[in-house]
Amino acid sequence: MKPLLIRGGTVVNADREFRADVLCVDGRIAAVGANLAAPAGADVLDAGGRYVIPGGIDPHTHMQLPFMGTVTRDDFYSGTAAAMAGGTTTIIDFVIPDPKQPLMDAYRTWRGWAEKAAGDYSFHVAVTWWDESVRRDMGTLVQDEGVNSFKHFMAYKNAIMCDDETLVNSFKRALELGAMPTVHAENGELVFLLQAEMKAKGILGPEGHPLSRPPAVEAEAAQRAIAIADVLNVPIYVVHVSCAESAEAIARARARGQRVYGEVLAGHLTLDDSVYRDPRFEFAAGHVMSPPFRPKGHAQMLWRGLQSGNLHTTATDHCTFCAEQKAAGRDDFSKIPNGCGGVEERLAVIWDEGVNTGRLTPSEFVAVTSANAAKLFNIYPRKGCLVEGADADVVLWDPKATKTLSVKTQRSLGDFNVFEGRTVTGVATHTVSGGRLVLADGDLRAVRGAGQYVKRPPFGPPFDALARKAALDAPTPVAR
Ligand code: URQ
Ligand code: ZN
Ligand code: ZN
Repeated sequence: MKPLLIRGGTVVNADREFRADVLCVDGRIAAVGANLAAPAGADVLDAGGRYVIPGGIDPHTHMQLPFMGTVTRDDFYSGTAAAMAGGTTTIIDFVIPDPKQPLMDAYRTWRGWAEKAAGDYSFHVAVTWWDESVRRDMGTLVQDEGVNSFKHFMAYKNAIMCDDETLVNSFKRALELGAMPTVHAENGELVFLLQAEMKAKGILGPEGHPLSRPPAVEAEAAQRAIAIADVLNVPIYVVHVSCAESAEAIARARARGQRVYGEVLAGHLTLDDSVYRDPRFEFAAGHVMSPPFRPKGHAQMLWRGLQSGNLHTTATDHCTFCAEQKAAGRDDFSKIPNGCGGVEERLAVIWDEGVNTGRLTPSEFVAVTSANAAKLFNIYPRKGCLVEGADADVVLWDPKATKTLSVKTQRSLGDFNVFEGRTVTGVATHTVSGGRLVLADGDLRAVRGAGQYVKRPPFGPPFDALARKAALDAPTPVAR
C-alpha cells in the first residue's frame, strides 16, 4: 500500500476544526499538520478545501441477520461496501444467539460470516438467555475476544426477549467485566398484547405496527432498564431511542448523575409515522421497524437530545428486507420482518438535517457520527479522530455537493430506501479505509475481505462489583 497524502483540507475532529494535511502510511495516520511533504511514491489527494473527517462509525447494524424467519439482504460485504460509499468506515454489528445457544458458538458463526467484510467491523453480543455458561462465555468474550458490550432485547417475546432476571444477571456480569450493557427498550409483553388487540379489531395492515408499539411501551422499558442499571451501578446504553419520553428518561437519569447513554437512528430523526398510513403495502411495510417511526414532534426532541449531550450517537439499525420478504406480513402486520436500511445515507442525512439547519456544528456532527461511538465502545482515538497513530479511516466531505437519495443509486442490496427522493446537501466524495482509497467521486472500490475485526478492550480492570458497590453505596439523594 502506497503512502497517501491528503492535502489542502480542513480537518474536523469532535473537539475542533483546523486547516491541515493528513498523511497515511501503512494503514495508519502518520501525521496531521500544515504543509506536510509527500513521501517518495506517495499518492496525493487534493482535498480542495473540503472537510476532512474521521470515518463514520455506525454502532448499530444487522448484516445477514437471520430474523423473523428470513435473513437480511445485505451481507457483511455488501453492507460494509454500502457503508463506505456514504463515509462510514466501521460498523458495530450484533451476534444474536438463539435462546439456549452457547454465546461462543454464535460468536464464531458471526465471525465467519464477517470475514467477507470490505470495511472494519466489531460485535455487540446479545444475551438472549441465562445460565452459568452464559456468565462464563461473557467472560471469555471480554477477556479473549475484544467484546466490551452486551445487548439485551426487552422486546420480541417468544423469540429473543430477555426477562428481568436475565437483565439483572447480565448487567451485573457486565459490570464485573468492565463491559457496557445495551438495551432495545420496548416492553415485549405489552407489544404482544397490543398486537393481539389490534388484530382482534381487524387492524391487520402495517398501520397496526405503530399502534401496537406506542411511545409509552418504549418509555416503560427504557425507565426499567435505567432503574436496574442504577441499582447495580452499571452504565447503560439505550439503542434506537425513538421518542421524547425515552429521551426525557435518559436526561433525568443523567441529571441525577447516572451513566446513561443514548443512540438515535437517522430514520427516527427525519421520518414520522404517516408512512404507515400510506395505502401502498410495500411503502408502509418498507418502513416497518422497531421502535416505529413516531408522530411529528418526537424527532425535534431527539435532535435536542443530541444538541444537549443527553443523546450521544447516531446509527441506522441497518436491517434490510426486500418486498417479497416484507410480504410475509401482508395479512398480518406482526409478521412483517422488522427492519430498514440507511447505512449508506446516515452521514448525509445527519449533515443535511443537522448541520445545514444549524442544529449541529461540523465538530458536533463528527461527535455524533463517529467520535462518541468510539469513546463509548472504547476504541477512541484509534477510531473517531484524525490524529497521529489512529487508523487511516478518513473521509473527504463536500458540504456543497448535492445528491438525491434513491433505491436506484444505493449500494445496498435492499429494494427500498426510507430516504427515497430526499435531496441532501453535503456528501462524502472520497473514503479512505485503512489507508486504502475505497471511494473516489462515486467510484466504489470496496475489496471483499479487506475489513478488519476491531477488538474493543473492557473499561478498566475487572473488579468485585459488590465490594465496589458497598464502598459507593451512599444513599442516593432523592430529588424533590
Ligand atoms: O430490533 C432490532 O434492532 C433488530 C431486530 C432490527 N429490526 C428493527 O426493527 N429494529
Ligand atoms: Zn432493536
Ligand atoms: Zn437493531
